[in-house]
Formats: sequence, C-alpha cells, structure tokens
Amino acid sequence: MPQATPEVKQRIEELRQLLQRASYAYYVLDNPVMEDAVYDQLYRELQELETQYPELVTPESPTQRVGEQPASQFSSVRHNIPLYSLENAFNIEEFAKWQERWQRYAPSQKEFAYVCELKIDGNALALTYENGVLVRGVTRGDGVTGEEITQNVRTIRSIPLRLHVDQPPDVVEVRGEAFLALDVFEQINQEREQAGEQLFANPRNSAAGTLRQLDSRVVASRRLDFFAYTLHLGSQQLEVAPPQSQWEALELLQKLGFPVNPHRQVCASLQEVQQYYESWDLQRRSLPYMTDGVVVKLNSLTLQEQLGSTQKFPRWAIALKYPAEEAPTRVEKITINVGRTGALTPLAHLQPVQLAGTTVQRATLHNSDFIAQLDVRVGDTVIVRKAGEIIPEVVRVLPELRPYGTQPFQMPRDCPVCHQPVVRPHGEAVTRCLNTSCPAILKGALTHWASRNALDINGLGEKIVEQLVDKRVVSSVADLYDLTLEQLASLERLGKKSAQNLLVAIANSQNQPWSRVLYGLGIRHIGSVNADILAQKFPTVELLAGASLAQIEGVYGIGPEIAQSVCSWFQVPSNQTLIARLKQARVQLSAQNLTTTEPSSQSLSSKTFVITGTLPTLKRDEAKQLIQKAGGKVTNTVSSKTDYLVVGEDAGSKLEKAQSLGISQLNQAQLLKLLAPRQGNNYPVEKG
Ligand code: 1X8
Repeated sequence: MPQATPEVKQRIEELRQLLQRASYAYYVLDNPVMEDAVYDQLYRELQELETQYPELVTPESPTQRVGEQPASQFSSVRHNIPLYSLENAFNIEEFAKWQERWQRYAPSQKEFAYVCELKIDGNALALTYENGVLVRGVTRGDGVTGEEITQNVRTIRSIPLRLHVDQPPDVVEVRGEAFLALDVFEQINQEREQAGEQLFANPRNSAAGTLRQLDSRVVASRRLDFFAYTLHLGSQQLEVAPPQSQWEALELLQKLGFPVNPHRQVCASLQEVQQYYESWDLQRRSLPYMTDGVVVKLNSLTLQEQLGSTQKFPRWAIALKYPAEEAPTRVEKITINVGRTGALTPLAHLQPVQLAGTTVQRATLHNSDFIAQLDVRVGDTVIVRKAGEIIPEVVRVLPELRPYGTQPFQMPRDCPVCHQPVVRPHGEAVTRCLNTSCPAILKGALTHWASRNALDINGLGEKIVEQLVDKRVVSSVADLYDLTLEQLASLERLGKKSAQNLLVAIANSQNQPWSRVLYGLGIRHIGSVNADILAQKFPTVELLAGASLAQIEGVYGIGPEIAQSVCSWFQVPSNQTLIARLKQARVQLSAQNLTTTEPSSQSLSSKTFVITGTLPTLKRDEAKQLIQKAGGKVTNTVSSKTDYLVVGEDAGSKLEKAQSLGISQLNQAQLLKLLAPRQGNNYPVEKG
C-alpha cells in the first residue's frame, strides 16, 4: 500500500472542504455555488484517493454518507437528556392559560419574550457531535430511549457530518426535525404505486418509515431533510460566546452548519404570538413541507432553566397546533341510526382520533350509495375529515391496509329499531323506515319538538326523551302535555327539582308562536325559515291544512317539493290526530296577532293566592302577574281566606301558618298547570 504524501493528505482535506461547502450551499442555503458536474468530478477524485489510501478515510468524509452494509437491526440508546414532547394548545385561549401557568412559576418575570418557530411535522432526531464530528443519530423513541440510526442520519445531505468551526467543543447535542418535502413525498408515493407497494399516508409516516430503513442506500435515495432547533452545549467553552437565548442558539446552530427554519420570530406579547400563529395558519399551505402548528418558547435560557420541566413536558415551551382536519383511523363497527324522518343513516364507529382539536369517534357514512362508492368495511383503515363545524366524515379508505376476510357492508332490510321492513324508493339514496310509531322516529320527533328553534323545552334532552319513549310514557308529541310530576320524577337522572322545572318548561312551550310549532312538527323540508314564511301566509293550522298544493306553491319562497311535502303531511290521518290533540293541549296553532282580546275565563276570579319562598324560574312579580292575568288575587298574608299558598325554596313562617290552617299548597309547576289553560287566551279564530 503506498504511503500517503503530505501533498495527498492536503489534497484530500481540500477536496473534503470544497465538497462540504458545496453541499452546505446546495442543501442548507439553497444557493448552489458549484455546478453539478464540477461537484461530481471533485467527488470522484476524492473517492479515488480514498480507495488508494483507505487509512485516510474518515467517517465525516463526504464520501461516507451512504454505508455499504445494511444494518441487521437498530440498537436502543438512552438519551442523555430526555427528548420531551411538547404540551399542546389548540387555540390561543389554551395558550393564554399556559402563559398564566408559567408566570405563576416565575412570578418575578415581568419582562419576557417568546421565540415563535414553525412546528415541522416530521420526526425528531438527536444528533451527537464529538470533537466536531457526527458520531450518533438517535430517534426520539419514547423520549427516554430511541433507536440509533446514525447510518441513515448521515445520508441526510443538509445535516453536517462535521461542525463548521475550527475548535469544536468536546460534545455537542443538536436536536431537530427530519422530514420529507411534499414533492419528494408525492414522488415516493408515485413510485410505490407503480411498484404495487403500500402508499404512505402522509409525509411524516413516510419520513419515519424511511429513517427506519435498514439499508442506508434506500434512505439516501429518499432525500430526507432536516431543521435544527435545539442546541445542548453543556458548560463547555466555545470559540464564540455561548448563547443566552433561544434566538442566539438558533443563530449559533446556523453558524455551526445546520439548516434552521427561517420563519422564526421574537414575540413580546400574546397578541404577537396570536398574529404569528394565525398568519402561518394561512400561509402554511404554500410551504414546501408540512407544519402542524407553531412552537412557542421562552427566549431567555436562564428563564427556561428556572422553569424546568414536569414529568412530561418542559414548562417553558408549548406547541400551538393547527386544527388537524384529516387523520387516519380504523372502523371498529358500523351501526345504523334512524332519524326523525325515518332515514337510516349508517354511522362508522372509529378508533378515537384527534381532529380539529376534538376527539372523533364517529363519522357519518351518509347512505348506502356513499358506502358502496367508498367500499367502507368494518376493519378498514380510513381517512376521516372534520373541517370547520361539519360532522366528521369518512373521506376515503386505505385499501392496502384492509385485513383479510372483510365483507362489503350491506344496508339492513329491516329497521334496526322497530324491525319493520325498510324501503328505498327508486332513484333515492336514502333508505327509510316508514313505521310512524317506530320508537326511533318518535324519539327524533320529540327531540326536534323540544329543540331550541322549535318549542324550546329546556331540560327535555335526548336522555330524557329516550326514557319517556322506552318506558312507553310518551308515544306522541302531544303526550308531553299530559305528563305529571310523578311520571317525570320517576325517570333516571331527573331529580324532583329538575322534574318540576321540566314540567314548567313544557307548560311554557304552550306559549310558543305558531311558526315554531309548525317547525316543530318536523315536516320534511320545513326548516325554521320556511316555517316562518308559511306561518305568516297561513296564520292558522286550519288554513294551512286546507290549502291546496297550488296555494302553498304560490307562496313566495316555497318550491313545489316543499309544497308537496306539506300537503302530504296533512293528509296522513295520524298527523291529523296529532293536530287535534295539540289543539286540546293548548299549543299555539295560530298566529298570536289573531287573538281576541276577550277577557280570559275568570274561574280564578274568586281565588286568593299567597306566594312564599323563591320559585325555580319565575320571579315573585311574574308569578303575581300571571295569577292576576288569570283573574286571581294575590295577597301578602296567609289567612283563612287564602285559597292557595304558592311555595318556593326557603319558605318560612307563611308555610307553617298555611299548614296549620290546612290551605292547599302549589309549587311553581302546579301553579302553571292551574293557570295554563287560561293563559294565552288566543285560540284559533275559525274563519268561515
Ligand atoms: C418538536 C418540534 C420543535 C420545533 C419544530 N418542529 C417540531 N416538530 C421547533 O422548536 N422549532 S420542538 C419539538 C419538541 O420539543 N418536541
């Protein structure tokens, strides 16, 4: 073997420096200083010299990025300093809470600044440099131990194999994020598709899969990239002054030869952080790599040290995440929901997944056409999306992840609730249960009746509705108006007080205007806007029920489909019965301005009331007015002339006196029931 002359040694060193500088300019600065052909020529010259003098090969030589020998496995390495993950905030309010929290830990910090950086959606790496040379690259793993993937890390062109300083410290640890640029990711997936291989779900998975490749030649072909964001120096002396802040650390990382994301910013207030966050939420789609939020760190390293870490997170940093709109998850089962219109809606039950800041466990599959189109099956891995306020939905299936033995999904032939056959009208996507007494339809109808824009019955939620129907207490919306306190109080999750309140709420709903009642009936295509329009044109239920198709269609804003739906609804006998019963129940079936001003029946005119204690919802004055409106008299003292004592919470001596005199007592609900038929003395005016 020839002995290397000093000239050879010098040339080798020169070539390495040239190539290193060229790579840095190309991969880190994005500003090539050398033509590719020149680079290739210098590279080959170095390769030849190293072949001739193998004893001069060093691990940091540019020729040594790609190993020849695939690894058989990776070894686990314990991190000297744990690689913490970051606490997440999903909006600026959560960020504000975090700010309050760290300020409680460091009450003396009146003046502070944050550094905001983009959160790269990649894989964290810890890189160790000894005497300026890259000796180890380790994945995050569980934060305590990771996998040693040095061979693969070396193939990342933007990671320096040697620090750009003359007198490097003994040991430096640099942390950052390895990632795949979007165009590279797409190219890889195209190649995989052509090769019939499984596609990667996103660039992060793709980068993770790449980093764990045993053959570093494959890794090299995948063109991973890297941004550095943390520098651990220990207490060593450096050529330059040690950084005092995160900002200075980032500048130093750049000086040492690392790519550092350029979109960083010092922010002195929550408002500035918010601006940075919101502006990057808009701009991020134009970046050539994926970001999933911004990272906010306290700039002062002294303050960082003072705050320290919890078991899981540093206290001085937080990830302010963008709401994720799409994520992969698994379909655990598919159930059928029967809505108030009888429509059968298939629902995918998912492995819980974080989307747009909430945990998603269900997604609508709409109807059988939708399922057939996607071919969603139980066991499939799917991409779910939740954009804005929209209900989560399944966007697509990842068929390559489908387990063996799955079956295409089939709509049931019978309603899963009432077991009557279902129908799917020709040309329609929706399958329906047509059984009007199907409990599912009834539950939906009750919930809709009670909803805010309809009769607005506070306290009549799904849980209560469920019990009322299942216990067969209620089999029509009209039955609500016959409920007694005893019936309500016997329900689970409903205390006596809530039962009373609910009874009052139901009684009060008799005063809701006709347009809300019309909406509450749940006629197909009649939303609250159409209900308002129709209630105005047809001020009584009789006028609407008696109107011809043409008359309804003639109303501005009402189309033929809506008109048909209304006409058909009033022709169904059970609906006619419902209207009759609602009329009996004193629900408003005509517009209030039609009411006569006749005095109400004065059957309370001879009655004297005393009110004591605090009523659940009514103020004392309101109760008094109601009684007076109904013709009753309200006095302040209990005597033998008192007919009723209205009793609220914390009633005092009046109650005792009434008891001793044997005077009837009423709670608020009972009072309202007593008054209800007499109130809103505005029954439909029958027009000839
Ligand atoms: C994770 C990330 C950090 C930064 C950017 N992207 C990430 N994925 C950054 O600080 N600029 S910090 C971090 C962590 O500490 N787990």
